Amino acid sequence: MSKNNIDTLLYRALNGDIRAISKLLTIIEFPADHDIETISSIMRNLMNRGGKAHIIGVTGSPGVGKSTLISKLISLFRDRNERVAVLSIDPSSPFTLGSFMGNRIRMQSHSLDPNVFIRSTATRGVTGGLSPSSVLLIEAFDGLGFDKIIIESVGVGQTDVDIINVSHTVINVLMPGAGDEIQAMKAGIMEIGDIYVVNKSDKPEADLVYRQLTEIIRSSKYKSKYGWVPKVVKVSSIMGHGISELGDIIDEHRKFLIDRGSFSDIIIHRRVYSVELILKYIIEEKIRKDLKKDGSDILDKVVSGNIDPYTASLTIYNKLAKTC
Ligand SMILES: Nc1nc2c(ncn2[C@@H]2O[C@H](COP(=O)(O)OP(=O)(O)O)[C@@H](O)[C@H]2O)c(=O)[nH]1
Ligand SMILES: [Mg+2]
Repeated sequence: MSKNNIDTLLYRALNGDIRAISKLLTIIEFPADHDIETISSIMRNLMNRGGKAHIIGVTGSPGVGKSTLISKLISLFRDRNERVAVLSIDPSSPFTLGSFMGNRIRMQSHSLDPNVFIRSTATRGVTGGLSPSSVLLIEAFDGLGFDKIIIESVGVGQTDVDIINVSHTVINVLMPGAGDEIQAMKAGIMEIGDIYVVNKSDKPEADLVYRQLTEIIRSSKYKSKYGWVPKVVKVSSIMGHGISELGDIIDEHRKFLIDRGSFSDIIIHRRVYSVELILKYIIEEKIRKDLKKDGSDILDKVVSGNIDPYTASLTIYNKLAKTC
């Protein structure tokens, strides 16, 4: 893409032109389809302007009501005139009609609002974590001046780890009957969330989950690495109950981070983490593609027991690194 075309596209996108934003995001979503100068010039322009958006990760098992909740949060933020971007990370392909349409239909009421942008993207397989394009899209939304960037993720494996590393505020959504999650928290193997939302509080069993969560957080004296004590809130996304209370807690957490200087620390962390994430992806792709081709003689020797896996790995690494 010529420099002139990039400049025009950026100018239009930065002035809120929805079609230009769409076009820009599509370029960023498939970076390998473009020359590196195009991507780096677009991203440099956007990242120089970024660092202001509040990134909110929303995680939880399928069906707990994340999309419904996010739709309500979008309305809340829009009422304050904030611009909202949503990145929906689906572990399967974003292009399977079911998951894609499911998310879209629930968020449909915002689809005509030019200050709300919803993008659905894939992870690297079911538990493989955020894709390189996801982290680029987050930086792009930030640079384009969105005030809130909400990432919806199904709470599994590496994707959750990635969400924690790129978000300012992590909201963990549970629902009545969340016995397994409660047990995992008690055992200390689930420590994700600045805010716990007990959704579907229109159901009577929600009180039990709320009490159990509150008690676990109280008795464990748990604090996040920034010193925040997680909050629990009961919400009914369908009825709209508890949404404004949740909004207040989200604001309180943001203010807490800003007051301690942690808000910008998290941005620094996010950007460094993004490089590690993409670098890992590139190296893994390289191994996947070239190992069998460039390393077959060495692999044969490992199989026959003539070279150990450690020596073999270092030898192959040195060979691959030369062709990177
Ligand atoms: N009773 C009740 N149902 C809800 C509530 N929020 C969402 N749901 C329903 O739960 C189902 C899953 O919601 P969805 O937002 O798609 O969940 P996600 O998979 O976590 O994104 C849908 O049928 C929703 O209508 C709620 O507050 N109360
Ligand atoms: Mg959903």
